[in-house]
Amino acid sequence: FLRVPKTASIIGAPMSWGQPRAGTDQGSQILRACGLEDNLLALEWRIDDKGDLEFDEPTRNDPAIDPTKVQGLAKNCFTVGKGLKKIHDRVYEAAKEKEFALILGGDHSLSAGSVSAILRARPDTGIIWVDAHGDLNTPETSPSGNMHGMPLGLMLGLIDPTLLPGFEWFKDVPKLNPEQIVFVGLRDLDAGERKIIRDHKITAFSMHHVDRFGIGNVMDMAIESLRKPDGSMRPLHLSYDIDAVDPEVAPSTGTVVRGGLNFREAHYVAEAVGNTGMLGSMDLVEVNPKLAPGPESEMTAALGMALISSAMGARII
Ligand code: HAR
Ligand code: MN
Ligand code: MN
Ligand code: MN
Repeated sequence: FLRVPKTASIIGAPMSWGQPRAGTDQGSQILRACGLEDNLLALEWRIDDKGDLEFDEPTRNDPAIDPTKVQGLAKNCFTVGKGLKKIHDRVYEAAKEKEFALILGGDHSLSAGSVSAILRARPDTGIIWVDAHGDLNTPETSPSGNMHGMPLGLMLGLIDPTLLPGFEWFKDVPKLNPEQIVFVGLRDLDAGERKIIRDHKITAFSMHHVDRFGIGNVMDMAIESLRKPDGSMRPLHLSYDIDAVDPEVAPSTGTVVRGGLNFREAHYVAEAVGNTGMLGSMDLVEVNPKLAPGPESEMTAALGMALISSAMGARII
C-alpha cells in the first residue's frame, strides 16, 4: 500500500480504564476540537471520521485475575479487554481497506488493540513507540497494576491472555517480534521493564541518547533499526504518547516525567517518521485536558494535533 494511503480513518478510542485519572476519556474530543480534520484536509487527505467508540464502565461484579494463577494486578482488565476488542475490530476494518488508521486516545492501553489490528492487516509492521515509559509491564512486574503500562507486555506475548478476564480474544491475535519495536524518548522504566528490554534485545533510544547523539541521529538509527532482514523497510506504526514530550510543553497528561523531548524534537520525531513514506497508522494517546485545565490543556492538545499533522505530512517548507 505504502507511499501512503490517501484516505485516513479517524477512530476515537477514549479508553480511560487503563489508568486512574478522570479526563483521559476526553482526549479524542479535544484533539478534534483543535482542528484536526481541517488540518488533515489541507494536507490533501480524504477523511473518514468514524467517531468515538463507546466503552462499558467497570462494575463490582467484573471477573478479575485469579490470584492463585497470576501474582499481580491488572486493574479493570475486564473492561479494558472488552474495550480493546472494539478498538481492534474498528482499526482492522480501516487497515484492511488500506486506509491510514489514526487512533485518538484515550490511555495507552488502547495500543494493544490498535497494534494487534495493524499486525493482522500488515504483519511486518514496525512499531515506533515514543514515550517516557516502556509500557512493557505484565501484571507480575507492574508496580501500579495500571494497564496503560502493559500494552507492549501484551503485544510481546509476555502475558497469558487466557488468564486475563476480558482478554480471551487476544490469544488469537498476532504478536510482536521484539525486532519490530523501537523506543524513542524513554526516561522512566521499572526494573522489570529494563530486564525485558535487555532479555529481548529491544532497540531503545532514551533521552540519554537524544542528549548524546541529537534527535536527528536518533531518528535515523531508530528507523534504520526497523529494516527487515532482507534490507527492505517495514510499513510503520507510530504510537505517540504525549508524555514523551517535556511537561513544560505538554503538561496536561497523567504521568508526567521531567526531561522530555522539547517542542521541536517532538515535531522532528513525527516529521522523520512521516518522511519515510511508510507510515500507515498512528496512535496519539494520554492527552488529559482535566489535569491542567485552561491554557495548559489547550497547549497540550494543540501539540498533540500538530504532531499528528507532522507525521501525516505537514512541513515547515
Ligand atoms: N511504568 C509505570 C507503570 O506501569 C507507569 C506507566 C505510565 N504509563 C503511561 N504510559 N503513562 O506510558 O505503572
Ligand atoms: Mn505510554
Ligand atoms: Mn508514557
Ligand atoms: Mn516510575
